[in-house]
Amino acid sequence: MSNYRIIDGASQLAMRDGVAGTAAQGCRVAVVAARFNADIVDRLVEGAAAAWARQGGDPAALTLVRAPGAFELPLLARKLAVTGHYAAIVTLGCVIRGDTAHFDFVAGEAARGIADAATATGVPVIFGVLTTENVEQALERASIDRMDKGGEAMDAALEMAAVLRQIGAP
Ligand code: INI
Repeated sequence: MSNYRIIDGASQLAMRDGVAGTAAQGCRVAVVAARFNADIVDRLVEGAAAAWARQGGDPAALTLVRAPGAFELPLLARKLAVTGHYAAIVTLGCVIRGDTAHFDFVAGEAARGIADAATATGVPVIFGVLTTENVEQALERASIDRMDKGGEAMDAALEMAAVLRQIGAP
């Protein structure tokens, strides 16, 4: 069972025990973060930046772009992807059901548009948008010392960038 080639983009990722990774070395990544629900989204950004540092990323090679809300994330992600400057794009946002009757439209269009941005451009576009019932759930997911979904999104971006390199994707 050992006579096969394994392609595993996560192999260069540091675990969360203080071991430094190398997955972000030589990479450029853009984070697009919504300003809506900024107190939550800022925690996602903090988690993503910490994960970037944990994987050996150069701070100057990490770009942060702000969007008004989650609905606007797909267009900015797509425009950033087609520049060809970034190995991956991380989208971060927070849609809370209690806040709006149009939760389903905002969350649904963000998810669809972000998936479309990735498949249309061939650049990994990571869905780091929280969709929660309330602020408590959002805080639990965003906090860096709890579920750290921002860090998870950055790790997913670096894994996808690595696996595309490893398979020789154009
Ligand atoms: N945008 C969010 O990112 N999260 C929300 O919870 C939200 N709510 O509740 O409405 C939200 N709305 C704004 C939306 O993303 C657009 O910015 C706006 O509709 C302008 O197009």
